[in-house]
Amino acid sequence: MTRSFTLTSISLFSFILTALAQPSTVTVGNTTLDVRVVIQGNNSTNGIDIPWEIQWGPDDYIWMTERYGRVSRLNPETGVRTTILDLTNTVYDNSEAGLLGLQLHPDFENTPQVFLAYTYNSGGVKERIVRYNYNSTSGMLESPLTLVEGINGNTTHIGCRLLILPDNTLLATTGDYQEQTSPQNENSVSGKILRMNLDGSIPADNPFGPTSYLYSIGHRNAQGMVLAPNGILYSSEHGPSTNDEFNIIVAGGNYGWPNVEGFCNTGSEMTACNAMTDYQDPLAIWYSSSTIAPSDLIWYNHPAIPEWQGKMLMTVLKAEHLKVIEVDNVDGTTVVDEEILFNTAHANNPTSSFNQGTFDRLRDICMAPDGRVFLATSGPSWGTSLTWANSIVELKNSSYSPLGIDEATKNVHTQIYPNPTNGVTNLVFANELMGAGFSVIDQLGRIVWSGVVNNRKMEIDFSSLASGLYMVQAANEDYTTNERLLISE
Ligand SMILES: [Ca+2]
Ligand SMILES: [Ca+2]
Ligand SMILES: [Ca+2]
Repeated sequence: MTRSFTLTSISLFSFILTALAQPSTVTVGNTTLDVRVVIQGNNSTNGIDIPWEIQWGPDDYIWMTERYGRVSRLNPETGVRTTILDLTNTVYDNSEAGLLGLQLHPDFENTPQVFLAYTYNSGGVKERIVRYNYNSTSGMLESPLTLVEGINGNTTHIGCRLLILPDNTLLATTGDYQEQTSPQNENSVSGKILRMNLDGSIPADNPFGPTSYLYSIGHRNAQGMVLAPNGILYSSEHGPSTNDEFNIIVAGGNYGWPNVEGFCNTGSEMTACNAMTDYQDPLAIWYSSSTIAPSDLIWYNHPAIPEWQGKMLMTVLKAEHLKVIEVDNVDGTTVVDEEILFNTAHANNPTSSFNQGTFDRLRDICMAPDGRVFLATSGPSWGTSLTWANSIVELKNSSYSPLGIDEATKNVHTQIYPNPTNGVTNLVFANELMGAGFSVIDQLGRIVWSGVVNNRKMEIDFSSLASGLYMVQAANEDYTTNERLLISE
């Protein structure tokens, strides 16, 4: 069921100026997560300033942009940050504008490319998407190749989240740059999601034709995108003063802005969306009478935090929480549950409480292959003296062991045959685990395979796995399975 909320009265929120103590643990369902500050600071030598994108790299470092123009590799264990590119003299840094999205090449070990989006000044504010090569000897990003530039910018409403799809095309969200005629104008690249090849050329199968970067239109300012294991591309989008949106992005879709806000549900909106080609309604909105400012999205697919497994996590700036979003496991087109974490006041009254979150403003998120989650907290914008401003924070279930059994849930047996194996293998799961996420985990705790238990008996070809011992794990809130899988030579 898609949820929407209605306010009967508009409440004024009040700033909480008292700095809240930083907790050492937080609770998620039956799981206790240890909280550790990896790095914190306000643009001092060792600190950071408005971390905008954090992404886990195959080198086990966090790759990070800061909005004022610095790209870094952050050692998540020691908190040591190393600058790999300084764009502070190039980037136009003002309000929401600056250095924004970052995306690593999906085959980074063989193709060490890093994609960046930033605003710059050239007869007005513009936006550029550029590709760099990471030189592991010098430890720097080098040889920039501009993919797209001259995208109209502004101090606000400029995207720009980046995501590479499995077909090696790059998506980039662009905002309406405060020019509301742009999102419905197919000759403008603003208020869109753009799709390009990794050299900046236009894919021949782009939905608006082989000379158009447009992938979807009618966007106001989307800043979250994730491709889920079900193959669906989900996106979060900032609404004006109401109607933040949660959308499924389809090629050629029209998301309505500025003629439609949130659901297409008023007389003039229905006239507008009927006239649009391939109008797409959101799955959910937050809310019909206020906004929360949704940002980054990830899919959590690890048994370390079973309450989150197989769900999306979305960072929220203004309403200061982490939102857990569960979609149906049939076709993934409805939100079946959502939960507000780390802000009790907002959870109790979702349209009136701000500046009361455990971690203040949450802008970005990434997860490690061992199931740890890292949050990037933003600097102050609403109110002052935010305890967590400009931090990278680790959340870790220290009681989770990749080879252990979670005592809080009931363990059920999964049949695996043949075992040892090195090819097509049968997994027969217990009924209780239907719909749960499952993973195959190596001895270092890294996920090497993941999926959803959508049949009790699943046939999986493990011939790509290296020989050795693995664990097959699946879990929901009540049941878990942990079985040894031996891949033979
Ligand atoms: Ca991220
Ligand atoms: Ca919309
Ligand atoms: Ca509406």
